[in-house]
Amino acid sequence: MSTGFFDDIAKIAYEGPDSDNPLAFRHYNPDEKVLGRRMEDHLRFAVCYWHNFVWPGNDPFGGQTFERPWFGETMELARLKADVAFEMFDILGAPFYTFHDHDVRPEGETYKESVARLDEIADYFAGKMENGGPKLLWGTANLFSNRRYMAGAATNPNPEVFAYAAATVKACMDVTKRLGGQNYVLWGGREGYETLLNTDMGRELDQLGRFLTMVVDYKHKIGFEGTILVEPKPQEPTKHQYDFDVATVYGFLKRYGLENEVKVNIEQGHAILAGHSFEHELALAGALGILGSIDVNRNDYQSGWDTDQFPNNTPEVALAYYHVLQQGGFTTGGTNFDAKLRRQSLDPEDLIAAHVGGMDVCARGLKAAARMVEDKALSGPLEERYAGWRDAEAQAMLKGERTLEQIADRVAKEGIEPQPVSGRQERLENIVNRYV
Ligand code: XUL
Ligand code: CO
Repeated sequence: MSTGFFDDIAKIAYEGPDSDNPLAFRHYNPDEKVLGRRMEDHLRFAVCYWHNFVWPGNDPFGGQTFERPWFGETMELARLKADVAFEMFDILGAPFYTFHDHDVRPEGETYKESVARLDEIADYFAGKMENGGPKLLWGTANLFSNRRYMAGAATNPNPEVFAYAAATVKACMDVTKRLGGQNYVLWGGREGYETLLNTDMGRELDQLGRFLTMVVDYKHKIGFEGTILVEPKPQEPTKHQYDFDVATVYGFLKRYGLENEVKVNIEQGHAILAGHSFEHELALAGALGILGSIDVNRNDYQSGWDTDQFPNNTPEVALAYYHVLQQGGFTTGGTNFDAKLRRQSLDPEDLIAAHVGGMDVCARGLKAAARMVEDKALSGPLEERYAGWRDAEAQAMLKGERTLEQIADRVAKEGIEPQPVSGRQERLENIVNRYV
């Protein structure tokens, strides 16, 4: 039986680019083939639980703006929340969803009670996931909201907090595995510092390395086949977070020997906060072999804050998917909307419209990216730019078959004088603009 929350909003259908129906897909056509793969299988959309069903609409200057019938701290309301959430996944035709433990059940008085409640809700989810229901893209534990985590979870000066966080992640990994989750995410919102005056960075990094190593060990122990993902973010809530950006996370993984075990979940807004573009983070993760999944929500470019808005800029999204496609597309990862409405967007329909728009922008970006791939619009010129490296002598330098002295001898002997060539940036920008 329907909760009635979405009233008479019907399942969203693909109606093509000319439709003026505000609640229809104009570009997202799940069965349409893009580079030989169904669009749905390329994009692997996921709807997040926390911003949609938990966030009350507060900001630093004001409290709750949303009135939702499931707000409250009982298991009965948690089930109502799940009913509405799965109704929304169905209306959108979303193939996946994502959640934190904290989003889906009220925290118990004790650790044991919290775990029991999570298990109970997971059973409730399992029923809704049967018979073609949505799948779980990833689960994660909220190790940042409760005040016990105010000085960090794995990086807390108090080992009891470390232990509590470890126990919480264990329970959350169990549930993620049970629900067939395709990834498990760790976002270290409090793994960082407010001031170096009270922080031993070396010690905290070692704690974090140990924690992540235990997570990986446990994954293998229980036979969880999903991917472990770390989600980089430079700051907010803390002044500095250890998982600053992709480059920092990679250095961290290398240091603790986890670079073949853990990948990254890259969020557009976090890339912007780190002073990068989304495509920078994607391209680097691709180059390092750690691109896992994306959170496609964007930031406002003026506010300098993690505003978690739905994507609405096709050219930007096209470049992002271009880099995803360059890596061969998603495997266990997908496109998660870790996005929230604006606090004035009060109506149930706003939740639907936001996702419909976001999904359509992504579909349009994907199609543009695929055409660029097919036409070798960027890869052709790129190949040409590096063509000199095909030369045998160039290859010998790269393979470690030449020393600095040998190269110096050759440069002197052959009278090598490199001639600069154009980087052709404007021409390439014009090419991209033909596709988007
Ligand atoms: C916070 C954020 C998180 C992670 C999961 O900025 O992005 O929602 O995606 O904890
Ligand atoms: Co995120």
